[in-house]
Amino acid sequence: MRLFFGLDPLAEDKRAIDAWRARVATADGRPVPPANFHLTLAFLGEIDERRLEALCDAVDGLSLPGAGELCLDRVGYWPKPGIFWLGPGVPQPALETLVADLGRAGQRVGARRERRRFVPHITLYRGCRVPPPAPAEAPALPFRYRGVTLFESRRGRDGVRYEPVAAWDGG
Ligand code: 3AM
Repeated sequence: MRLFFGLDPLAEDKRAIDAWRARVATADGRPVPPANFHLTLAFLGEIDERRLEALCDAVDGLSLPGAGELCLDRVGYWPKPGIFWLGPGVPQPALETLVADLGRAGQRVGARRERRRFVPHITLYRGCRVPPPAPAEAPALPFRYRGVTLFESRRGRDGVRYEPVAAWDGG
């Protein structure tokens, strides 16, 4: 199974991000379907089902956030993967700690270590070949989440889908 930890926003916030994107955030790439909007905390890659229980046990031992809210008020563009994204402008030290903890839990079951710096973001478009223009309306969108979700990334006929396989609400 191809797994990653992420934050899953409220459906209402996914709709608001989608509406803002439709109004003002154009790009030449493929728009991510609103159902797929998420914030990746730690990408684990292929983890077999045998190791899933050990992974969940490792996460059970962590101190995890309950409900939280971010303000998405900046956009960014990464030319190499062609990703146009939305994220919080304010640094997120608590999320950085969480990312490090989840990364270590992943490494205990064989996931490789992430060497890139964590940049909290929600991908809006993939495969952009030219830098997207600055949106005409600056974003200030809420991203409300409850705890941490372990997602399976599944490739189907209609593209990729993210299925929650476990969730921790910090309670
Ligand atoms: O949340 P985003 O869209 O930035 O790009 C993939 C997506 O991130 C990323 O994991 C998220 C869920 O698929 N991803 C996919 N393959 C990856 C890899 N080999 C990866 N991140 C790091 N290394």
